[in-house]
Amino acid sequence: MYQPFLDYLEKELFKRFDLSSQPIPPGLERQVSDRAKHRSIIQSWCYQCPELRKIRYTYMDVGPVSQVFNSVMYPSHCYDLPLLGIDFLAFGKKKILVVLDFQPLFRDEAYQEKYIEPMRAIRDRYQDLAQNLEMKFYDANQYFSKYLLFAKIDSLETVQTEVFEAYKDYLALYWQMVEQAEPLTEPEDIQRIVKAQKDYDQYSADRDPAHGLFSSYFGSEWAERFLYEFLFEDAMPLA
Ligand code: BLA
Repeated sequence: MYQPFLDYLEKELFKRFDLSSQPIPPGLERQVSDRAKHRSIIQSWCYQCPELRKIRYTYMDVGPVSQVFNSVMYPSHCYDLPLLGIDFLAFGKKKILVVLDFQPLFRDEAYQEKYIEPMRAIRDRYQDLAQNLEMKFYDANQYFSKYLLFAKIDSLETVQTEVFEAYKDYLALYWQMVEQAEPLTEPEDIQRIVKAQKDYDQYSADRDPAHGLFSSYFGSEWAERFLYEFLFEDAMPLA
């Protein structure tokens, strides 16, 4: 269901950046399970390039039961750019949740103006997809912008048309920001970004709503490793 989104992302990345493949810890790159009624397959890819220190995306395919496409781009530590976060989920044909955002590392006015305001024009074109839903797992004021795409959808057609258009527009803007970004050189500035990205990993790992999903298909041990060794590798497991 989200394969065209993955294909598009991959094509864009290879066209625009000088990618090198990054290793994924053994056993985490691909996992197949027949625990449930339907075979579940989860597969991940990881790259880096000079502008983006970690580019990861994951596809989970449980046939008609569930389809998930999740991705995060981590800019290199010399850029204070937001992270690009993508979380597209479908449980059956009608329970579809799409989230896409430029996830801010900082919340001051200047940052907002520079990196978040440019999203507004796109968000305004896809009003139906900016539904102002309440967040249960995360705090909307931390690591989310006010122009995120966040929608519950009940039609596959909407995903193939509107969501795909919005996705392409947000990606194009993100590439533009990455291409125009000026590297910071002061060690204090860079340290601040290192810390902010690490805090993002910790925050995200602590709250990850997918833990239960991964545990149920692939076991809790695998889920724990996937979370802390791949998805959010700069986070420390909770004691
Ligand atoms: C919600 N994301 C969810 C949910 C699941 C996942 C199972 C709950 C859906 C529900 O309400 O039933 C799934 N999260 C995943 C998967 C991975 C993951 C499969 O990390 C990894 C492979 N989530 C992200 C990123 C964003 C994000 C990068 O991982 C940013 C765009 C957003 N996911 C996000 C939000 C919600 C969500 C905002 C709603 C959470 C809430 O209600 O608080």
